[in-house]
This record gives sequence, structure tokens and C-alpha cells, in this order.
Amino acid sequence: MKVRDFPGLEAYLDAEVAKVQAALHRASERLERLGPSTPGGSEAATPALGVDVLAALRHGLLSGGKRLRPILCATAYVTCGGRSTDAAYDLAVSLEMIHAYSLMHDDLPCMDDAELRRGRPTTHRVHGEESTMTAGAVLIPVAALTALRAARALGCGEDRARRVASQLMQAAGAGGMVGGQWLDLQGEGAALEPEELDRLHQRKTGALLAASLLMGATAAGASDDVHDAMASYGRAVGLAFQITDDILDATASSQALGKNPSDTELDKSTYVALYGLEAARTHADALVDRALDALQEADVDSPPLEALARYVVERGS
Ligand code: GRG
Repeated sequence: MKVRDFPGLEAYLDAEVAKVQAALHRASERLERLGPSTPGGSEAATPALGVDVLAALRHGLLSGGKRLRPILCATAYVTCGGRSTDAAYDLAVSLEMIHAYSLMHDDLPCMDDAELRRGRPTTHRVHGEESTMTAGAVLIPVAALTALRAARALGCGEDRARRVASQLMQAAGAGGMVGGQWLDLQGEGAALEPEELDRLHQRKTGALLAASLLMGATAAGASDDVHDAMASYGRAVGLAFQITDDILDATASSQALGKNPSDTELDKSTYVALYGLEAARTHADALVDRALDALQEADVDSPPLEALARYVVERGS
């Protein structure tokens, strides 16, 4: 299995971000229909959402970010034989919806109380806490429905479409991101053991990144071997991503990160505190090797997935 014509990582990321952004705009247009009717538009019955909530949604969903999760999903889909169509990116942005909601809620005063995200004031600082809470919560069912509909549009039968949507919801739920965030909040001020830190981050950050690969592979109807390889790649890259996040939090400027480093301030256990900078880097690199080995063992030859795994640990923000 080989993905041909890889133009190099920078050009690849530019092209992928553009396709993800287009899919996010399609999704956002659908969300706008939940609001009050626009001048000249059809007269809606009672709008489901107010203009302030829609503004918070646009802020959280459309502005910036690396778009790594949808890019991984679309790349896995194409690597496993799928075609790079609009529906593939509609599926991919269901992951970005969950990611966007998680960042909007994570930045709230009751959680990390952050002022800055992606180089801009956080959503609640601009649109208020109520609108941000609501906009984030709305994105959860919208993401599930987006994944289901996109998988159907890609020609997955009903069983496979439901499997894809449930992979997303499982990664987002108590055994995944929400459970990991809860462990993270509980762990503030405590010195976690290595296994506890791994468990926390495999859920909080790793689960959604791993689901990106799984959803792409499942939607494309990958064989069991390739599916397992994508799962192993996703788990390894997910943890490598978080270790790198900790390294960046300890070493990069607010300007480079587009957010204020917060681990020390919030007294969180991190891979850097646990292992030191150099050992944390070595650990992240070893995880990338593990991810690439998993692909090789299943005969998956995907230059973009290889480059994306390296990018996860070499990125500057
Ligand atoms: C109510 C307990 C409870 C949970 C709600 C808030 C929440 C769900 C989960 C938080 C999950 C979270 C914030 C994980 C951090 C993941 C992470 C490292 C984000 C940064 O991702 P990037 O670098 O961001 O991909 P960009 O900006 O590029 O999209």
C-alpha cells in the first residue's frame, strides 16, 4: 500500500489545512441555520441558538490551529484506499469539532482559566462563559452526527458508519478525553507516577488522536492488519504529541505557542518534570519510531503518515 506523489510536508500541510478549512466552513454554514434567520433568508421558527452562541462557535471552530486530527484522519483514509473527496474531509472535521469544544471548555475559568489560545483571546474572553459553554456542548452531538452522515456519504454501510461515529464518541468520552481531563484536574498539585501520567494522557490527548487514524481506516474498510497498524501508530503518536506539548510548554514562548504556558502555574505533573527535557525528547522520538515500525510491519508505505509522525515531535507550536 503506497500513497503516491507526496509533495513534502510543508506543501502537504498547506493543502490539507485548506481542505479541512473548507469542510469546517461547510459545517459552520449548517450550524448557522440553527440561529435566527439572516436578512433575506427564510423565516425560521424559533431559532435554536442565539447570535452570541453562533459567534462563540465560529470563534472556537474556525480560527487557527494546526488541524492535526482531521489531517491524520483524511491521510489514514487515503492511505487505506479511500478517495480524497469533500465527504472524507466532512468526516475528518468531526474530530476537529470535538477538539474545538474541548479547547473552549478547557480554557474556561473553572478549568485552566486561559486568556490566550491560537494567538487570540480565548472564546469565553470574547463571547462570555455562557455562550462558550453552550457552543462547546452543541459541538458534541453535532460531531457525532457529522461523523455518521459523512461515513454514510463515503459509502460505508450502516454498521460501518455507526462504528466510525462510535469510535469518535468513545474517544471523546469517560474512557477517553473527558475521563483524561478529569484525571488531569484531580492530579493538580500531586506528583503523578509515570504510569498515572501515561494513563491520563492516553485518555486526555491520545484517545482523540488515535481515533483520527482509526476512523480513517475504518471508513476506508481497511483490512484487520492495517487497521491494527493504524491503531498502534495512533496510540504512539498520541502520546508523543503530549510529551512534545509538555516540552513546548516548558521551553517555548507565549508568542510561539499562541497561548500562555500553564503547566507550572497550575502545578501539573508533566513529562518534563518527571524525566527531564532530554529524556522526555528521547521518549517522544522512541514513540515515533514505534509508530513507524507499526506501519512497516503491516506493509503500509505512507510518506505523509511518516512525515506527520515526525512533525508531531518536531513542531514548534
Ligand atoms: C468536563 C472533565 C470535563 C471535560 C470536558 C475540557 C475537556 C472536556 C477536555 C480537555 C481536553 C484537552 C484540552 C486536551 C488537551 C489536548 C491538547 C494537547 C491540545 C492542543 O492541541 P493542538 O496543539 O492545538 O493540536 P491546535 O490549536 O493546533 O488545534
